[in-house]
Amino acid sequence: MVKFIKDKLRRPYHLLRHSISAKPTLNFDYDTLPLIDKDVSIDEVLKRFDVPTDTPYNIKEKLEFWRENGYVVLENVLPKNWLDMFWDEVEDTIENHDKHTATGLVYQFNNQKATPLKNIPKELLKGIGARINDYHNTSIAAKRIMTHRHIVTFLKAALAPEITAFQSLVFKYSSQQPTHQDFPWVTSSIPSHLAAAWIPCEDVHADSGPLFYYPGSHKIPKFNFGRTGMLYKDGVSLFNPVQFSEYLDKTCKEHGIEKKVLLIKKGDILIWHGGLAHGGSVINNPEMTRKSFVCHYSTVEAQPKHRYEFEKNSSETSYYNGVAIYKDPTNPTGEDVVTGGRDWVE
Ligand SMILES: O=C(O)CCC(=O)C(=O)O
Ligand SMILES: [Fe+2]
Repeated sequence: MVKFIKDKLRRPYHLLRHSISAKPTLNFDYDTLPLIDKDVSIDEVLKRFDVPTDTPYNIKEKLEFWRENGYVVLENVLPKNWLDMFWDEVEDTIENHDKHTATGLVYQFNNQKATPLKNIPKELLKGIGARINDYHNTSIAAKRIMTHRHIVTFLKAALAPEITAFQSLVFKYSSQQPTHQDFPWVTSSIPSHLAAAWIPCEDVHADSGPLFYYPGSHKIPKFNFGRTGMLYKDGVSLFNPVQFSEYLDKTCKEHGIEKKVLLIKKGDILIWHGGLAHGGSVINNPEMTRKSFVCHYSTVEAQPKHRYEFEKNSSETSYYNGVAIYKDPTNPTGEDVVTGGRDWVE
């Protein structure tokens, strides 16, 4: 009985405390910010590494745009045949899901509880609401795409010269995810050390539920989740992702920021700042796929090992174009089982 009353009162008690307590610091620690987010010149940022001479975009212009807007689009930077071969592997993995220990999430099936692909019905994996987690641990092609040199050049400038590709998601259809920023969820020891790449495996159609985003929203005041500050912890935070999403839509509107929709083509990519507000639009035409590979990056300083490694201080690591990729300690036999990308030449 006492426990029942305690449980009932816990949330109102914390909400009341939240409303009367002083606001915690709701910002990234300035000292640990990536250099580009500090008050330094772009030349200073670029001093730390050599920009390859065959880089097909103007890195200075892109970095200036990034500072202001929290994203960049790099056009025609990835080989289209790589993306086609990669997607064939994804389809083959789904077709032969009974052989795969990589995990997936399917809306209204296992929701937030990652489940091995072999335990998810194939029809669900093929449908709207499905995603494959960390496919880069399974596939060499995925590793090679997410660390393509033209992506790496930009990330070295936007984060730091030593980077890791540490999380990824494959979507066949729009996630239809409400507005969010990634840093409250995709956390490393330094929350500001986060960027993501959105890599389409086909040209994006307006009715397929394109990614949407709010330019410049990486600079708006951060949401307070209550008890956990600007980071989110399921079961501990006082406010939930729906309230977060409403806050972001409202605050962007108040700042005069208009929502943009991403209609890029196969070979192009979007790279976004960990603080950019974004989401997946609603699918207008359920026949339309929106094949994409979403990759999250951090610095080796902030994420020195696999995020599921809790016992050791390090992880088995492979390097692709100098980017650290950690082997998944929870699925060691699933590493690199799809090998097609091994022989790729550009
Ligand atoms: O591709 C999408 O619809 C959203 C993906 C996303 O927001 C993420 O993975 O962080
Ligand atoms: Fe996201």
